Order: sequence, then C-alpha cells, then structure tokens
Amino acid sequence: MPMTLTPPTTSPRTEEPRPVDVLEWVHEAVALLEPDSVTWCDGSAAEAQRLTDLMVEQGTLVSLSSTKRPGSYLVRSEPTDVARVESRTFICSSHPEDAGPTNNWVDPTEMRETLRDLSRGAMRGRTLYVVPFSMGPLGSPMARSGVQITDSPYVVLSLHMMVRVSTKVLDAIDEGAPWVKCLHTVGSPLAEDARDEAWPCNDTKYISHFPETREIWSFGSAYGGNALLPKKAFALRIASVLAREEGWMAEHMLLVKITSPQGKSYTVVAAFPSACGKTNFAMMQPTLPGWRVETLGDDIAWLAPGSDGRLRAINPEAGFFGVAPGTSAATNPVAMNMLASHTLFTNVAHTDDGDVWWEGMTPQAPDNLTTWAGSPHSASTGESAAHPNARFTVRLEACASLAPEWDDPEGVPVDAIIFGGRRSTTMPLVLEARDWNHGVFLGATMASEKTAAAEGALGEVRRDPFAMLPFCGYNMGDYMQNWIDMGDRLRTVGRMPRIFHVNWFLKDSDGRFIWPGFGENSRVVDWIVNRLEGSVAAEPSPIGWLPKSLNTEGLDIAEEALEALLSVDRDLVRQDLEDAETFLAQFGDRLPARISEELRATRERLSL
Ligand code: OXD
Ligand code: MN
Repeated sequence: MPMTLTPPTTSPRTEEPRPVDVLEWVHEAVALLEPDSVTWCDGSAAEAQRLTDLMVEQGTLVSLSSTKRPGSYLVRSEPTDVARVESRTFICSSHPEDAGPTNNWVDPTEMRETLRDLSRGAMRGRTLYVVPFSMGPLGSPMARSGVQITDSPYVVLSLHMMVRVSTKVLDAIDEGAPWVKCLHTVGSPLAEDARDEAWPCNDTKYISHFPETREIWSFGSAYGGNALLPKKAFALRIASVLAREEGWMAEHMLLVKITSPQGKSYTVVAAFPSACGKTNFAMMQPTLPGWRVETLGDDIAWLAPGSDGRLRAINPEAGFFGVAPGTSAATNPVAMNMLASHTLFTNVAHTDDGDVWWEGMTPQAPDNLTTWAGSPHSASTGESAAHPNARFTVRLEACASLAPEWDDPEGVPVDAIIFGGRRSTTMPLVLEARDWNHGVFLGATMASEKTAAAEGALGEVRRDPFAMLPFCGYNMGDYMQNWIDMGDRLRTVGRMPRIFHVNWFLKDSDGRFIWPGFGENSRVVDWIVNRLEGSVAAEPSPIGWLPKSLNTEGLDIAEEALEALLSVDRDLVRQDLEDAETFLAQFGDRLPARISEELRATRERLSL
C-alpha cells in the first residue's frame, strides 16, 4: 500500500520542505475534494513500486509476461475515455479575444464556479497525490516548475516516466521559483466499501486552463493529455503564454541531432500534427549510408535565444507517450527495442502469452487476442484489436538513440525548423521557405488530414498552424506574431535557423503512398543539410524552394513518382491558398500584417 499522510489540514509539517503556497493550495484542494488521504510524491523507484503494486491489486494494471515484456503493464481505459477531448478543452482568459477564435473560451469566474461545484467531494474514498515536477533539466534556465494534484495513481506512475518528478522542485519553489498549479481529478468519488472500477472517470469532462494565473484544472478524464497535465496543458498551452510574455517559444515539435557522413552535426526541430510520425522521425534509422539521427524529444520543444543569440532548444519532457499502432520493427526499430521492457501500455491488445499487440506490429494479428476493450478479438469482424490511439509510456533513457545532450541544461542550438502535415495532395515532399517570415507563413497555413489522436472524422483536412491548433493557450494570431518577433530578434543578434516544409504522405491516383517514408526520409534530411551547408541548388516555386533532385541511390522509385513528389500543382496550391486565406481571416486584426503580406506575395507568385 502507498504511504499515506493524514490531510495536511490536520497534519504537522514533516521534514520535507513544503512551500507555504503549495501547502495552502493543497489545503484548499483537500477541503474541496475531500480525499481520504494525501500522499506527497517524490518520484522514487520505491514510490513507483508502491503505485504499481496498488494498481495491480486493484485490477487497473495487468502484469505482462516477465519473459516477454519484463517490468511492463497493460491498462485498459473506459471506452468513453480514449483520447484528448478538444471540445471539452477551455482557455479561460479574462477576455475572449485573448483566447482567440480557435479555442473554446469560458469566463474564468464562471469556469471556476462550475468546476468547484463538480469537484465538491470528488475525491471521496481516494488518495490525493501531490506530484512536484520540473519541465526541463532541474536547474536549467529554460526549465519551469509545476505541481500536479491528482487522484489517479495511473497518472502518477505515468508522470514518473514522462517528467522529472522530484522534491527538489519544492525546494526551488520554496526559494521563489514560479510554478504552475495543475489540479486533476477523475471525478469519480468512491462510496464507502464500494469496489473501485479499473478506470474511474466521469462522463462530464473539463480540461480548463487559466493562463493569467498559470493554473490548469482538469475534471473527469484519466486519458493522455486530458490528465497528464505537464504535457499538453502545461508544456504547450500554459507555456506558450509564458513564452510569449518572456520572449521564447513553446512548440509542438520533435527535436533531433543529425550527423552527416562528414561528421557534422545539426539540430533540427519539426512540428507535425498529432500522430503524423513525430516519434518515427525522432528515432529515424537513416537508410542513406553514413547518416545518423539521435533523439532528443518526440513531441514538445521549448525554444529560446541563448546568450550567444542563437535559438536553443530543450525537450521539457523526460519520457515518451507515443501512439502504438503502426509501430513495428520495420517502421521504428528503435521504438520496438525501447518498448521491450519497463513500459506502461494503454489500450493495446493482450496476447494469450502475456504480451501486447497492436495493428501494424506484425502483418497478421496473433490468434487468441484480447482486444483493448477486454473482449476476445475476432479478426473477421474487421474490428481493431488495439485502440487506434493506444499508447506506450516509457522513459527517454530507454531509447537507444537518445542523444547525450538530452539532459543538457543549456539546451542545443537549432539549425533547422521543419513544418509538415499529412496531405495526400498539394504539398510536395520537401521545400525550403524563402526566408523566416515566409517560413512563418508556411507554419501558419499548415494543414493535415485528421488522425485518431483527437476526436473528429478521419481523413478530413484541417488547418493546424504550427501543429499548435489544439495546444495554443492564447490567440493564435498573437502567437503568429510571436514567431515573427522571434525572427526579428534572431536576425539582429544571431544565426537564424532555416525553415522547411515536408509531406511524407502524398498519394497516387490509386490512393497509394508515393514515398516510402521512415528511414528513407533520410534522403530529405540529406537535402535539408545540404541546403544548410550551401552545397545544393534549388528551384523556385510559388510556395518555396524545391529540390532540383534528391539522392535516390539504392531506392527503387519511378521517375514520374519523383516528379510528383518534387513539383507543385498550381491549381491545387491556388485552391489551398484560398482555404488558407479563409482560415486566416478569422483572426481579424490579430493577424500579423506580415502574414497578410506573405499571403499576398504567394498569390502574386502564383499568378505569374
Ligand atoms: C500527443 C498528441 O499525444 O499530439 O502527442 O496528441
Ligand atoms: Mn503531440
């Protein structure tokens, strides 16, 4: 059983440092939520073991085979709680225009009242865990502190792997470090003597952000970004607000170190919408000889100008919460190796010999599978065995391709920024922006076909500026301006990263992918690095610089396929620009003038 303390309203202070304002906040939470007990977490291995034992006993965790998946567990969520719920995600700034047209806005006072009413007694019968954590290496000038309160031991165990949980954060807060309040409840009080469910949650869900007071309040879900508040809620939504105020950027980006055959290393960040292969790119095994990709992060990067004026990046997270389906020895061998042990799997299928399986892991589903929903799998019905948004949670350090700089408090200097999305037409395999502001325009007008990471119809194209549409904590027009301002700042003091756009997902008229992707994307990396080094020429197009050619040595690809990958269809681009223009119009006078100028310039180039 986990160690419990009596609620701090009555308990004496223990020897652990408990900053007064954290204590006050915990007291308030205890008075409102009425948990049975309070546990202050320290992120230790012993604590992880206690939580694991507790959840195995409660039936939340299923132990996997100690020979097939040592130290690993399977969790099945409620079928109603399987993904981030953007429709229940709110930005509660005082003024609606500060949340902007792409966020759900509710007045902060009203939202607090709603949440207070819902939360009264919501933790009855449960333990309230207090989890102090650092986003970024402890002590880094780029790191930020937070404390999550939660009644979900699954969330605590996940946070152990995903962020740096440490009581040292309480020391830092005690010494005055600012911190973000992350309050979470599954919203499912437990009646006395009632048996708990394996995945308690509530049909009513709110994931609410109060950017002005740096608070997050999440009710009703235990899944992913809804509940693991340091990730999307803090490191993107609240951090994007902090970043704008403090002159940096919080981005939905993977972060990698790329080394060329000549031994020169470059750092690249890339923003792709959810489930567009960020983890695969972050762990790429280049097929082109001599190239090496090392992983720094697969989802979030914080970028700030360093003392030398160059843009530097850290990964604020310490683990992966990746989409399992589609991951295989062919698509991502590094991830498969990383998931061999000490992994928490959520909503994958269970094999009869105590292992896990998901669609795409092997061509054929094994016999006698149990689905993510806990029923026998019948391949003939076409029903998927793993949920399409099934996840793995694992520490960064389990990744064999992890770059040694991953924990560097100074971060790494950024050489190139890549935007991209899942487009079956319109956007070529790769292009380079004409300059920073044009690159910002490409980011601002990015679009992608929908995937399972969020609600909505699969396949539908949506504009997703900078892959931040669900994650920007303020008006997206102001966010675009922050990008323009960063360019102005970097231009005067440092070396600017160059900006590119990629699309691995082009399809032919029969609906088949034209580009093989995965390790073959190293051919695109080769072009990008050659551009950085000034060693390849490029061809102008209305939407940016296109490769004149690509290194296709050893790749079996038809001439016309390559032509389709490296050219633009002006009619499609024109239609796309119209759609982008309609999208951008919603920002009204918050749309930066320089974005409008880029739109006009693109239209002009198209009419030439
Ligand atoms: C994620 C997402 O989980 O973007 O990373 O949805
Ligand atoms: Mn993501």
